[in-house]
Amino acid sequence: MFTVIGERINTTLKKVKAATADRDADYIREDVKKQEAAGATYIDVNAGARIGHEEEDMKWLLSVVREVTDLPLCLDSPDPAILEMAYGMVDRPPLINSISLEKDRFDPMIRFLKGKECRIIALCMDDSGMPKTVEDIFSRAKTLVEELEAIGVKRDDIFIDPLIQPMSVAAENGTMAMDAVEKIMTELKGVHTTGGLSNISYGLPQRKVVNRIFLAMMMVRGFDSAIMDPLDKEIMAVLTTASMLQGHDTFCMNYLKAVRAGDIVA
Ligand code: THG
Repeated sequence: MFTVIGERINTTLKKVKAATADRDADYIREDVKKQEAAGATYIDVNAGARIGHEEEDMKWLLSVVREVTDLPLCLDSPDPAILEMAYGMVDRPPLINSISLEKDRFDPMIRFLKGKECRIIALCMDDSGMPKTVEDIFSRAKTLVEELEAIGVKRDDIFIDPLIQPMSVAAENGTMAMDAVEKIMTELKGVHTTGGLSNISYGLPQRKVVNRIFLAMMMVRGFDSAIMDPLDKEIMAVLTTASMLQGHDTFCMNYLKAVRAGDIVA
């Protein structure tokens, strides 16, 4: 089963930023309900965009989100202290976004994660910066998996983020992500891979077209989760259809159900 992490409760989005500043709970509630109905597995919550307000914004967003959905949450912050606070506010085991090999994130996160009931996104980032090659990505992924397993985290609870970088920056960025996903999924069997899908189209026009096609190409290589917009019906149609074509949909049941519901149309 593909894991859809609904990305829309993020204060970098203008409407969410305004709703958060105004404490407009209705806007947030409606958006979460729509993401759930559209098939999100987790609801990502990121309060990072209002500088100096992350803690209070995260608390408020979590209090609003958890009252309208039973879906588990993906707690999204680079700050271990925010993640620890957020972990204390959720009712069911969350997906924590994220740990990385950067020293000021790795050490506190490992200490915190030990013995906790949760899943974790592990970013292939270290103090030398963004990965430049497939080998960079894979060696960081391997270290992260080893370190997490050493504190008792199961592979099924680890989501490796290879760090998807824009095509507008370098022509290799698409193949680098795809090759890395394939290597991680074959050589670190049992882990998941995820990432911010729309990073690939940053700086390009008609981004949704690029995101949709990239999703299908990544899935072929084993990508089994994405941080994405579940309200984009077309990308959800791509997801259902690509899963079916990979043989992950017994008797094409999910595909046929989506067609009957009017969610997949030519
Ligand atoms: N990896 C991990 N976590 C992540 C990311 C990642 N969390 C944040 C981000 N990247 C994924 N989340 C979003 C949320 C919303 C949007 C993109 C990624 C989005 N952006 C519009 C855009 O870029 O055009 C902004 C439009 C607006 O400003 O309103 O919709 O990579 N682990």
